[in-house]
Amino acid sequence: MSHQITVHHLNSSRSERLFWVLEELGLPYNVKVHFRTETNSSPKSLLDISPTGKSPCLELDGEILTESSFIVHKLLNLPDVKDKSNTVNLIETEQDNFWSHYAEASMLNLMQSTAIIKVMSTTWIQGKTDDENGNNLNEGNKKAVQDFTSYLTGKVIGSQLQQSINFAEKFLTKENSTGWFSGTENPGEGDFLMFFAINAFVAGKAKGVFQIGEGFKGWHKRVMERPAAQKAVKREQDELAKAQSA
Ligand SMILES: N[C@@H](CCC(=O)N[C@@H](CS)C(=O)NCC(=O)O)C(=O)O
Repeated sequence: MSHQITVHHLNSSRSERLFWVLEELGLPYNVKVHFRTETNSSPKSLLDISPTGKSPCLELDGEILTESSFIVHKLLNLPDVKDKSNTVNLIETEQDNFWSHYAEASMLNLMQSTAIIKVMSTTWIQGKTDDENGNNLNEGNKKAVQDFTSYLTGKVIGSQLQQSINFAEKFLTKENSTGWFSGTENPGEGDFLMFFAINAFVAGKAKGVFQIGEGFKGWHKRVMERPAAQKAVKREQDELAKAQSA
């Protein structure tokens, strides 16, 4: 059975995961790119489609789906992807379940808070928000906002994120590790969900910000050696470029 699939992708966002899982499953898909507003939020075009107002949002055979882990779970359980069971772990293991929760609840929550604080601090200092105080900050207050932002994102949230990274690293480097969060010989739901964060730490915007060990580096290398992951990264880049020039 062929499916009608459209990924609603917000630039620089966790919808990146869907490209990888769709390529692994060999499911053809369309992409609609939505560009973030000045305050890093979803634009109207995405708010009009996504009931949660967030990305990722996936249209699957006319149904609108949100929440990354729900979407990935649903895709892995489509009856016609069973022939991928030699290369992808389709049956969710306990580890998959744990790491797909962990990705959102113990990593992405901290990454997102950091991003929100940084963007809001900058836009507020520049007087670009509706808040009238933004325009009125004197140089001393601007510096205070900047210092508090660094304290929050570095010492407070940054150190919590480092702890979350260390915990996941430990799992990947333990003695009987298979090298995948699924705990099997193939990547599964937990791996697809962890992709956005680890890709950001190893190769993306957060590269060099945190201490990353051999666990994450090896995992990322294994992922990027997979033709499906390479296709996913290229497709995302091509779609962004196409949308930018449209
Ligand atoms: N737990 C949700 C989080 C969704 C989420 O917060 N997505 C961000 C992008 S990474 C977003 O849509 N941000 C725009 C906004 O909040 O306006 C999921 O995994 O789908």
